[in-house]
Amino acid sequence: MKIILPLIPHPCFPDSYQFPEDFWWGTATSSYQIEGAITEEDRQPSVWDTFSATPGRVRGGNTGAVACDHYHRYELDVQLMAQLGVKHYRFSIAWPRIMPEGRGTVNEAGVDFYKRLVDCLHEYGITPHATLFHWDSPQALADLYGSWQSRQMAVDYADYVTAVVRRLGDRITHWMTLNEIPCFTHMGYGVNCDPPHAPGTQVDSLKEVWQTSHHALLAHGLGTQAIRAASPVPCTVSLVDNFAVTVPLIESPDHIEAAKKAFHTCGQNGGIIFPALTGAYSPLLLAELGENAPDIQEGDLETIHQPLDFLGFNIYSGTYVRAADNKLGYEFLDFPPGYPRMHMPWLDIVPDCVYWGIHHISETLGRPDLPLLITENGCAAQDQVNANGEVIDTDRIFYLRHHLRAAHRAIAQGYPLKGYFLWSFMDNFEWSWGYDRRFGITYVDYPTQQRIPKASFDWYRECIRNNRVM
Ligand code: IFM
Repeated sequence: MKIILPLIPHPCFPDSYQFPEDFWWGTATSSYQIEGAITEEDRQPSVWDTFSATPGRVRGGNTGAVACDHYHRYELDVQLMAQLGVKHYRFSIAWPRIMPEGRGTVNEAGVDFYKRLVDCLHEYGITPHATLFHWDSPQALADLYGSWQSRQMAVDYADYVTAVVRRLGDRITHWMTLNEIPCFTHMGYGVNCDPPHAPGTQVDSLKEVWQTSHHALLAHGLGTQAIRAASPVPCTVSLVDNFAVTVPLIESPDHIEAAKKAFHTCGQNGGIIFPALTGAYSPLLLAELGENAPDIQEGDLETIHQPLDFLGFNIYSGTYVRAADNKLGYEFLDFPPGYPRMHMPWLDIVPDCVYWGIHHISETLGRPDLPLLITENGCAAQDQVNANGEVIDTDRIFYLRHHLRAAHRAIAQGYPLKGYFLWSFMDNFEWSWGYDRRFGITYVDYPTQQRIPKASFDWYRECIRNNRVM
């Protein structure tokens, strides 16, 4: 039974999409995408340093060597966040800064950078939310045992987490374990991606690919236990997942039922969000995988299925589904040519994905008890600086406005959505797309490192100030 919240409409705008008073407005980034300074203070290479330095892997031969130079400019960036009015900031900690060899000795100089950053955030009244892994794993562990191909990776990750939380747990009380497991496992080791979109040795079978994501799930479980054991104060722990959202083509009972069924086998859902939140791989996925299912040792599912304080939900697009007269009872629908899309081949505009994603966690996975945070939502646009030195990204505002309205719909129906982190605070290194794709609400002029707040920055500041979709 859901509780319907009394959302008070703004007196001047009865349909004003007013958010609850205690809603968390935030923004997000990640270490490799913004920090730069890849050799400073004993940081050793991450797999992304190696991958981006390999010819042909990243567009334009771009790397994260300098990125937004946030390592040196963090104070100015935090000041700009304060101008935006966000009270919450999600960033990630680079494992190879903390443990350059991936395991063993802790590099205190690397920890100090995050102490400085977090102290600065507190000074401006911004609450830090730290992701402990956003894809930049130590190259040393790739050389040693192939990173996520080995179960040992989960153990070493948990040791790294303990080291971080012991040192930063007095300053940070919101922790996120891993960002988007499918992207650093299936897209790195996947048998169907040649060349791979992410670091990882291409493996021979689908079973081995699923084994890498199983190891990542174990890392999440062991990491959650490590955070709770090491934190000197009460803290929250979340997993951040980009589960695939099935959206009913028509919001009628038969199509909604089809979308719920299709949720099991869409993307990697059945083998990632299902075990993390329910303690079992989806039986529909296991039937589909057959002998390609990963090996699961005794006790693994209990380790993976840790109690969480929030689920972090990264959401950009969705997949339309309709009921069908076939064996499955549903079918996935392709986007027709000309369907509206932002500046990425996969960024089809499906704002209802926000609502349906939240709906599936409560209704399809049976977890209405679990509070959610939208930990990423945003889009790439073809931003241009005009003659007045401005970036008027009305397309991004359009995208964001409609996604926030869908978030409001979920809250108005009583679903437990507690916060929203816009991706991204500033343009940054967009992985295999390099600097060719801009997701920021702040434009970064890379040659000068000048920051130019875009029109969407002003728009989001007004949403935060008024606590409603503007
Ligand atoms: O930039 C990425 C981020 O690192 C993870 N989620 C999706 C974003 C846009 O592609």
